[in-house]
This record gives sequence, C-alpha cells and structure tokens, in this order.
Amino acid sequence: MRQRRQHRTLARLLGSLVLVAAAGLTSIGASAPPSAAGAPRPLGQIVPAPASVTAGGSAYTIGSATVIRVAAGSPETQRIGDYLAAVLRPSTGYALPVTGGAGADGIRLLLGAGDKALGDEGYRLTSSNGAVTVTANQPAGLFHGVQTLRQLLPAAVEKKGKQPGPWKIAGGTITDWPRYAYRGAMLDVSRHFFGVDQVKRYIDQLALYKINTLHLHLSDDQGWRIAVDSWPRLAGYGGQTQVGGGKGGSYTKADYQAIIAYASAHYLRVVPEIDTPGHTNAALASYAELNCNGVAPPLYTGTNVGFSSLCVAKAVTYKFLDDVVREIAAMTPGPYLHIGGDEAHSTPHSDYVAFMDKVQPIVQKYGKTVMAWHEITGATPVQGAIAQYWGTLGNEAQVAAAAKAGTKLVMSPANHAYLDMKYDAKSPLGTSWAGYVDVDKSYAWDPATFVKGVPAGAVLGVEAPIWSETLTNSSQIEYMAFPRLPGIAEIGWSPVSTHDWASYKVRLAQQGPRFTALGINYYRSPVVPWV
Ligand code: TNX
Repeated sequence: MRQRRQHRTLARLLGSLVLVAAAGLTSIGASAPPSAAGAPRPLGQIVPAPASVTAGGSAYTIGSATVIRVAAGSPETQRIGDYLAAVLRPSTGYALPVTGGAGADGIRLLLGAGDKALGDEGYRLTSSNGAVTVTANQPAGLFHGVQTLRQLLPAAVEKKGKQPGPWKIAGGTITDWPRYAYRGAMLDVSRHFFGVDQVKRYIDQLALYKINTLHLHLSDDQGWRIAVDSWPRLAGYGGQTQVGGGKGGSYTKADYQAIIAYASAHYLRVVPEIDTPGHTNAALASYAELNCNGVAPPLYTGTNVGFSSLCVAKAVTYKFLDDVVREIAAMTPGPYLHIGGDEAHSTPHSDYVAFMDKVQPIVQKYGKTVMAWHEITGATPVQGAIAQYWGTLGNEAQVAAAAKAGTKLVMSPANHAYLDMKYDAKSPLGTSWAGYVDVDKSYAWDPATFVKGVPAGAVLGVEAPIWSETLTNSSQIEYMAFPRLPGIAEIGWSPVSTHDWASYKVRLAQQGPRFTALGINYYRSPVVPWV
C-alpha cells in the first residue's frame, strides 16, 4: 500500500510522463478517469498486468496506410504478422499488408531485442505517433506482445464486421516478461468429449492471456480419448461414451497432431495426460487382461472417483503403459507427459509406490519429463519430476518435503484455480467440493507461498484445470473459465508486486466488452464492476 502511494505521488510529479514500474500499475488502474471518447486506452490497462510501463508521448493511430512490418526472412515472424492482420482487418476495414520491407513506420514486429531480461517470452512494445514497435528475443515474445497490442485497442477491434474506430494506441513503452515459465490450462476431454474445433476455440482464448500450456486430460473412468495403434480398443471401445451416457468420442492421431500444431502456432505446448493407476475404468473396460481378475468391467458414465485401478502386479500393465507412453510421446513435441496419479483410492499405498517406481522410468525412457498430480509426492518422484498441486489447505508436509528435495511444483489449488468450481450457490454448472470460488477468490492467492515450506524456486508455475463432469459444450466451458481464467493467467505472468484485487477488478471489467466482441460466454460476477 505504502509503495503504491509513493508511486501515485511520483506519477503526479511527473505529470503526463508517468513512470510506472511493477506495483505502480495499480495506482493507474484504480484511479484513471474513464477515457474520453476517442482517447486511447491508458497504457498498461491490460490483463495480465505488464511488468513495467512508461506512459507518455503521442499515440499511434492505425489508419488506411498502416503496414505491418515483420523481420525479413523470418517465416515465423511473418506468420505472427499474418495472425495480427487477421485480427485487425475485419474490424478496421484496412488492408494492413504484411511486409518484410524495413521501415520506421507502421506496426513493426522485430526479433533481436538484445535484452536478456525479456527472456524467451518477454517483449517490449513502444508506441508513438510514427509507429508501434514490438521487439522480442523469440517469436513467442512477439506473439505475447501482439496480444498486448490487441488489448490496447478498443474492444470493438475484436469484432468480425467493420467498426468506426479510431484505432489508437497510447504513447509510451511496455517492457514485459513472465513471472513463471509454466502458465497452463487443463481441459478434461474425458468426462465429456470436446472435438478438435472446440479445443482450438479454447486455445484461441488461452492465447489472449499469454497462457503457454494446454494440458489435455485424455483418459479417465468415463472415456479414453486418444487413438493408440497398439491398443486400438482403448479409443475404439473405451472412447465411445461419456458422463451421462452420451456418445463420447476420441482423437485420431491426426486430430491430436492438429491440436498440437494449432497450439504450437499459438505458442502453447501440449501436455498429454494419461491418468494412472486410478481413473482407468475406460481402459479396464476395453481390455480384460488389464484387470487383476481378468474380467472387463462395463463402461462407466457416472461421476464417482476412486473405484478403478490398473493391476499393479501384472506385467501386461507395464507393457500397456510402455506402448501408450511411446506412441503419445512420439507425437508430442513438448517436454512433459502427465501420468495422473490422483485419487488412486482403490490402489493400496504400497502398490501405488511400486507402480510409480515402474511407470516414471517409462516416461523418461521416451524422453519426457514426468508430470503427475501431487499424490506422487507420497511415492518416490524421479529426478526432475513435476508435481501438480491441487489441494486446498497448503499444509501438506509431504509436498513441501518433495519440493525441498527437488521436485518442481505446478500450482492448481482447487479452491482458487479450479475453473469447474461453482461461483456461488446459484451457479447452474460446476461442482463445489472445494467450495464456491467467485472471481475475487480465484485471484486471491500466491503460488510462491500457497504451500507452507515450499521454497519459492520450486514453483514452476500455475495451471487452471477445468473438469468436465457438468460441462458439455464450449459455451459452458467459457462460462466457467471466464472471467476466472484471465486472473489465473495474471497470477502466472505478472510480477507479484502488481497483485491487487482493487486494481485488477477494474482492468478485468474492461475485458467484458472484449469477451462480448469475441463471442465468449462469460459469468457477469457481481464482484466485478463491469463497464
Ligand atoms: C478431483 S483434482 C479430481 C477429478 C475431478 C475433480 C472435480 C483431481 C486431480 N482429480 O477427478 O474431476 O476433482 O473437481
């Protein structure tokens, strides 16, 4: 608070040249007067909050003569330029040619920022009357800078038909990079199946908020969702239904690769999850030999958890997992492969430990880093393993001990980060086992300190999972994810010094018209002062 007040004084002293570093943002956010018609949005009024903002100088106005300049000879930069043009052309009505020709004017997307602090995902955006220039060390940084540029324009820029404008970007400089390297969202495609187009739609939305990881929960009791050539009945039989008895579905290998390609083009890595040894009824139903008693159970369409287990004692279990991991690892360019490990209530503890001792090396054998839910810390995580924390209390000594011993954590505390929790008692969708999670609550936590005794350096990042027991279509996913997802994205991206509900809720409120323009179905939470 004190720091914030100092920044406000500084801002006053400097008049129109407002220097805002980290915490200073909050003063601008909360106290900025509503901008006059046609005035640009104040620099920094975006989600996630940028690391540093220096506002001042004249605005840039996108006009009929504006060109998008990309680094010559960089097809990837060209692609990012085309992506930006595809956003801007319909609403502005301008031609906005993308060119490799150098020039000091227009919207410039340039590689080679030469600034180590920006890392692989950071960027610098400088705006003045002559040009808007985004520079970054890597294409991922340019892509994130392009998301910032979108948000600096009026919300109507996201509409599909021509809008009046003007299209101004306030003068100044944003220098921005992420707090955490892992900023994820998980989609449960098992309880209800979501097709490739639905996943792509979610990827589009995740990219807006600089999320860089899509975790796909590809198997559970209710459905196996990915083709495995060596075990064809997994998808062919185990994928044919879902919660409630509907038709289910599964991804062909081509489908999965299409999702990965689309995710990569939006600078998201895909983390495939095959949940083991529990949450495996779909697999057990598909192959009788995977069951200890040799009898395949029926397919399951309810919502109970903890009743199924792979047969830890049988050799075929590990042949099965070796095949599955090999085929999925071969299709997955990202470094992680998630083996679940949660809620294995039907697996005796000693079996669970023995199972994890056998399965983790399989993941490593195929060149992937083991990821698992935090129950893995009750077994023996291999060197380099990542535990995904989904607890609510933050007092799990076992998790802290593992983190001290080198296991990295991805933080998804269910009472803050689970997007399938009901907002309140009136929410028509979702569950409430971790309590109601309204938008303020979902934002009210710090990944670095949530679990007592975890060294700050052990936290790799954050993830917002969305479990789909109650969700059947994109509109319902969006209603649960928005507006909580942008808050989790901010917790993952922005410096902790910017973390402040009072200013965040003002910036979030401004996202409302943007959600609408993008056709995103969102919950009008009463805790947000929507504009
Ligand atoms: C717990 S949290 C689960 C899932 C459920 C979810 C519902 C975790 C790792 N497992 O099986 O879908 O609760 O919120």
